Amino acid sequence: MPTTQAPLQLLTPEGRLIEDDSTAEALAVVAELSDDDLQRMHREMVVARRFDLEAINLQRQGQLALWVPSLGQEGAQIGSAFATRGQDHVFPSYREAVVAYHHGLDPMRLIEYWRGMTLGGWDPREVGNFHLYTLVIGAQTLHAAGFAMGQLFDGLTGTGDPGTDAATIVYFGDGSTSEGDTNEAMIWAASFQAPLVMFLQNNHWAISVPVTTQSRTPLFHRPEGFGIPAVQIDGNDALASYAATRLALDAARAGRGPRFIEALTYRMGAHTSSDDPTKYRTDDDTAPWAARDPLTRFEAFLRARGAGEEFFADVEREALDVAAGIRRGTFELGEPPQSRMFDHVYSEPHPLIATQKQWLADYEASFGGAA
Ligand SMILES: Cc1ncc(C[n+]2csc(CCOP(=O)(O)OP(=O)(O)O)c2C)c(N)n1
Ligand SMILES: [Mg+2]
Repeated sequence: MPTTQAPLQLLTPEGRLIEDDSTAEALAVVAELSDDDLQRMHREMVVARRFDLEAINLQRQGQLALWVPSLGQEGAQIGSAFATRGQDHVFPSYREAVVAYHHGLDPMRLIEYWRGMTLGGWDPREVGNFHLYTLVIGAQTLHAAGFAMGQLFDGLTGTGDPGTDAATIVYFGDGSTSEGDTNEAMIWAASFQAPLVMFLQNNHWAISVPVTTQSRTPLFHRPEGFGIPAVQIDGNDALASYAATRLALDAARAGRGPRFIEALTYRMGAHTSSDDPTKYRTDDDTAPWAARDPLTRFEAFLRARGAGEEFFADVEREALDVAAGIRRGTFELGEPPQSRMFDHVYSEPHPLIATQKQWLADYEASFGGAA
């Protein structure tokens, strides 16, 4: 049995740095971050949390078909996102709005996606190699394993040049670890020693199924059975997330094979805007996690380092601006193009698709035009 040790934590919930033997290697990596970097981490977390909230409101007002909140998971996401380099590739699931924002994806692309304006989303090459959202649970782990194998076969990694050696990072959830795809991805990555970092956000829920039902062992024990070194971290600690991901990516890029990180975090909101979490959990379940909020602790940490009111006020202003921008932008989008969903099913006209398209048009017409 692998040894059970406490998850890596660098910041206490009060924002104090933990400096001891267990954190020395990670803190050495964090020490390379400038004050500017640290402040940018905070800024991006705050802005992303604000537009996440705005998107939920827009969904409630009928402007979006669905929204997937990242509330509570900002620390895990921002730390890991900051650890990547320009040459790396990022494969998200569908809850990575904070990672997306860090890589330069305009939040409007996510708004368009969840409004049904687009069937794909964006060109990963234009947004820091941030690939498309994947709703099929676990599928992106195989896409990423294959991509990392490609990086290896193309000689894009493991050359010893940290400036160009590339790796791939893939995000997935605790529920995803029960999928065959995720387990197969571990086999492929381990067999080929592909430069893949598997970043698990254990937010304790797969919709209404608690993680305790999904696994009898801590999830980070599983990859060790596949021959993949793994660590468990406090996922609400952005610095721990940064350090663990930096070390894992460095190892992957240096040709030392795949790595696995289990970030212990908590989904504070609903699974999606279609879910009602009061049906399966209580305030007593969420309260301890509210006290471990990733933003509160990072703010306390920055204040102790000397960040002043002006900085925090500026961040708040930017967050409100971005939120107002997506609200305005959403109202300008118009109606989702309903017939487009039929356009790319086959490359040529198909009678079944034509029938379905006509059926939808007749159905819409039965409402008698604009309601
Ligand atoms: C292959 C597949 N099976 C089932 C679903 C329905 N589904 C959507 S989200 C979800 C739970 C996923 O939980 P987890 O992997 O922990 O990610 P989280 O939503 O918590 O971020 C399920 C079962 C799906 N999208 N794809
Ligand atoms: Mg989950």
